[in-house]
Amino acid sequence: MSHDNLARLGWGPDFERFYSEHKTEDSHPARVISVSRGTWLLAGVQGERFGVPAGKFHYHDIEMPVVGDWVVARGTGDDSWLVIQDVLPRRNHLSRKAPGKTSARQVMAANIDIMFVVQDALALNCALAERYLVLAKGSDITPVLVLNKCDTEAHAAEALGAIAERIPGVTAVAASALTGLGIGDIRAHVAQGVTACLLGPSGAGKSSIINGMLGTQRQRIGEIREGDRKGRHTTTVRELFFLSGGGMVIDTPGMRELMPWDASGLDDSFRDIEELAAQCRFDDCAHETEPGCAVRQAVESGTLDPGRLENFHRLTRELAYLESQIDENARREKKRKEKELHRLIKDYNRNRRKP
Ligand SMILES: Nc1nc2c(ncn2[C@@H]2O[C@H](COP(=O)(O)OP(=O)(O)OP(=O)(O)O)[C@@H](O)[C@H]2O)c(=O)[nH]1
Ligand SMILES: [Mg+2]
Ligand SMILES: [Zn+2]
Repeated sequence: MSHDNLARLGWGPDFERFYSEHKTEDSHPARVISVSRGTWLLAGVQGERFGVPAGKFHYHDIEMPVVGDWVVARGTGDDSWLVIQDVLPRRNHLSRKAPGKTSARQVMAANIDIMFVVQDALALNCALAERYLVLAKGSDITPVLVLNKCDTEAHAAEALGAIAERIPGVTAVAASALTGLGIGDIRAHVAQGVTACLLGPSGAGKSSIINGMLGTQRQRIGEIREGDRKGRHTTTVRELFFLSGGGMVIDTPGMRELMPWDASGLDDSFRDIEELAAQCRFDDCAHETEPGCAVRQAVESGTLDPGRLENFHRLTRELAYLESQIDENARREKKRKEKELHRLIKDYNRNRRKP
């Protein structure tokens, strides 16, 4: 088995250890490249092959493999489909609240090293960018903010200046898929074996940047609406691409809804606010109306952007709400299972009494 090939795909000692616990005689490790209409494209030492999850995924309601997952695949013959036996434990995953009125979790991609948060520099939305940064940090992913559509030097300088002021400390790259500005810098982050993903609103230019990195028009790109610069959700599936110098990038569809699943990234992203909060008079200060609040004082004296504090408040509230919803769902699920169990016991007793 060629380990060079696997390392190129991001294989490492942790996966190796898990794999040795799951492997069988005719199995091999493979990475999920794309998922589309019930078929999984897998890459492994034998090259790219299609696969389907084993029946147990359906019967036991196991979470299906997603782009970036490492799986234990079984199969012989060159053109037969592989069967996905297991998903190896994920190093991390990107998830969001499933769209709509549910509080279910939707995993978007797994085993990610770098997150490029792509924004249209002419329609900067720092609040949205911050949500992605929270998501990245909560998942132990290195975030890089990409300010796309900087077609002129002036735009690039302006966008970088705005970010330095409004999201201090973030790594930002000014880029243009049109002129090629910054594409090399973006690529330089994605070394051999590194997996990056591009996230950001529809129309920001994620697929255009991927095409720039690949040097081909591989991904279809879409028009944006003139009025509001919004995109049209051109990309519809998540897919992993290989860069010629090594490294992988995952394109994702622009997201209508994004919710950091894990709150642990929040403090990290708002370290400036956390540091100020240590000086508030009350330990449990909510930075709303309490006297002696160092955070609000910083806003008043102009050292903290009020928009940033507002965004912090909103994210905190949303996370609290989401957590309460998850608890509520778990409670309902437990009750349903208990009911089912009671019914089974009743059935069992009734049948036992029959002659
Ligand atoms: N002027 C300019 N236009 C760009 C640039 N990058 C992308 N565009 C345009 O922006 C539009 C949207 O680009 P896409 O690459 O499809 O955007 P996306 O983020 O992949 O959008 P979804 O797939 O819908 O999420 C297209 O019309 C691109 O030509 C850029 O650097 N400068
Ligand atoms: Mg796209
Ligand atoms: Zn306070």
